[in-house]
Amino acid sequence: MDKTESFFRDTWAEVNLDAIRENVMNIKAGLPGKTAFMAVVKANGYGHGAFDIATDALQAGAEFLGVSMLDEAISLRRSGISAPILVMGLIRPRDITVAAKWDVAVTAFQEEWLAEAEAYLEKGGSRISCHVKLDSGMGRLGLRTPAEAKSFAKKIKGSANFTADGLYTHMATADELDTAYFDEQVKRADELVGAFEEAYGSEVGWKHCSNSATALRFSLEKYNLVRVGISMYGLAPSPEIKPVINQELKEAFSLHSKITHVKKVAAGEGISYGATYQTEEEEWIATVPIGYADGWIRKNQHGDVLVNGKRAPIVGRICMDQMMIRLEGPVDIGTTVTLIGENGGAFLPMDEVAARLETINYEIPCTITPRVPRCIIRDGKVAVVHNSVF
Ligand code: PMH
Repeated sequence: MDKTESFFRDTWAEVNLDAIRENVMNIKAGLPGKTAFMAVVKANGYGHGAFDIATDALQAGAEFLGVSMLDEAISLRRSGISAPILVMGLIRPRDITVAAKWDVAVTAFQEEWLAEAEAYLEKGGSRISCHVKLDSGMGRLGLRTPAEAKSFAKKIKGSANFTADGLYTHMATADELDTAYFDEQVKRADELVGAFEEAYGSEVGWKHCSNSATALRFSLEKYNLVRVGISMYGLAPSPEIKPVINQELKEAFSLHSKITHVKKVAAGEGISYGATYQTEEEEWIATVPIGYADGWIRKNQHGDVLVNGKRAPIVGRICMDQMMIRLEGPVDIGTTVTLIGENGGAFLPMDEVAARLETINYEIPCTITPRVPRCIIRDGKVAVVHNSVF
């Protein structure tokens, strides 16, 4: 790839926007009729790059963007994005004027919050678009009982500034095969929606409860918007439901480096800190310039990478900026090493790294640090490179 002068290290991530567009279109095609699509781009687009993901997801048909905090919404607005944005976390009441200024929809459900936020606004001045959160079983944010829902509905109805444009909840177990808890959440959500709308006096425009797992598995009639994160990035919400989701997903994120040093090491030599790895025979050992400061944490030590389409084990402890791998034979300096993604016809999936680290695939791109430049691929070519180091 042509890296020009955007960065000067031999380690980079590629974010394939063509895959993002394809995933958005395919997921949308599988949704019932008029369901709208919110592209969840919080946490810098799950580590992929929020602005680029948002741009292409919107182009591919997404109507909304979801972030977790106001700062993320402002960043998108400053980059020129005008699509509706919902902050799914709670903002501080005093920051409501900032949300108004940047035309960002907020999440609300606490009466004290509403009263406090309203005090910062000129009566009848700014109109604040609000999506009311219902806690149907996630236990994180939201109104928990029909009585609470009714009471909040009346408060917001009487507000001079706030309008309930949305009602939403979040599912805790949609990525599990057993649907008992999920079914209970849907039941509670339906009740909460009913109670809210009854007291509000009218239907709320947007009702949403589906994350990727829900959107891919269930069709919930009352709800007309889905909030899709992980599957837009081309990843299955869990290994458990991977076999049952009937949806082709294309991984957008890949991680690569290049060999900087290759040597033949005699038998019985130690490799890396602690000399925990000892060569058993004469071995070819290569050095790769990625380490735990890049988010390539030490627990990856017993994993593989791909070199020339073949697997190569990581040997010895992972250092801050470098690690060593064992090769079957010598290769050229500058040979590409793929830690996640495709290399020479072979593929090392994100899910393998997640399993190795005993975590979920969501966590992997989020924790590859900004020190690793992101090369954004659009129409098969590098469109832009984000390097936060300089
Ligand atoms: N809606 C809300 C409120 C969320 O918090 C998330 C993801 C999504 C939608 C998208 O879910 P998906 O990526 O499974 O499609 N939130 C989180 C979280 O808080 N931790 O991991 C994922």
